Amino acid sequence: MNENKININWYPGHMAKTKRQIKEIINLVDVVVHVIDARIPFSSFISDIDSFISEKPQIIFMSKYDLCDKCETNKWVNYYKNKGYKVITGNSKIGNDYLKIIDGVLDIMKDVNKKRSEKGLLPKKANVLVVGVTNVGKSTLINRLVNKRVSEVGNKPGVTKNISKIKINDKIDLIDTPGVLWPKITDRKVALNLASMSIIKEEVIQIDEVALHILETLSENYESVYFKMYGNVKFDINNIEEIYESISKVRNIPFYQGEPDYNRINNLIINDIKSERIKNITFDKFDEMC
Ligand SMILES: Nc1nc2c(ncn2[C@@H]2O[C@H](COP(=O)(O)OP(=O)(O)OP(=O)(O)O)[C@@H](O)[C@H]2O)c(=O)[nH]1
Ligand SMILES: [Mg+2]
Repeated sequence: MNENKININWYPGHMAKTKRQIKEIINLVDVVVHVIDARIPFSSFISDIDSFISEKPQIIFMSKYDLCDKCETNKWVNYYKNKGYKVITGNSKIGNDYLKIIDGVLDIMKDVNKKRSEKGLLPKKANVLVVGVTNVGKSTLINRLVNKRVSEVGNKPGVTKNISKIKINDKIDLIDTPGVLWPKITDRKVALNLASMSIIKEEVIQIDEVALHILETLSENYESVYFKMYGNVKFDINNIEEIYESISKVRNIPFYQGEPDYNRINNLIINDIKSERIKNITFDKFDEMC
């Protein structure tokens, strides 16, 4: 087997259940908002999404745009736009970027309602479904869209199935169904990129591999960040000890039994990204992957 190939068959039970639930309600959906992480616009994209959302219009929302390397991520924005998707970037935590999604949905609905009026039907409210892999920011976005009124508003039973809807505004409802999906991973780099952004966990891929992947990627693409955070020893897979010694010094991590505290340092590296200490990075390199 090619060493770059990997076959992670994770949470198959959950995954099948979510897909089934989505298939059951998809006829009611007008627009799917597919949330991906702007730092890994390829790795966090659910590649087989079309197989369970049928032909529904899809908005790709690149969340965490505030954390990405915009120059690199914008290449992916163009890539998806050229494929015909509506692409929106933003920060779901602060600011008003979520309003661009509302505009995008209304824009799509113009066409839907135009067709309806041609058939003599009244305009309809949009039913929006938000989906994405874990930790990409779905809940944060949903809370903004519904103005943090999720619990206040309560659940409103759907029309045909027992699904609940939450009002976004007079023209848009959010379909409240578990939108967590797991990407199909067949490529080792994709798995490592997902793990680097804390999307897949330690049970699936070991933390020392993830930490080394982060170091290597930063050293190759964001050298000044790498030097600042981890010291002046360039990344070299054959020289891990010296690198970890340097990190111990720069980050003030005491040695453990005469050696760098590998475990603590690995966690520190992963946490540097998770805690947003390291920003302006995009791990999916457009030229390498397309
Ligand atoms: N900087 C930044 N952080 C974000 C953004 N969106 C979400 N986050 C953070 O990302 C983390 C995960 O966000 P959630 O909204 O819980 O993600 P989720 O997709 O609902 O995750 P699951 O429920 O596990 O599937 C949280 O710490 C959020 O504060 C964003 O646009 N920018
Ligand atoms: Mg969530």
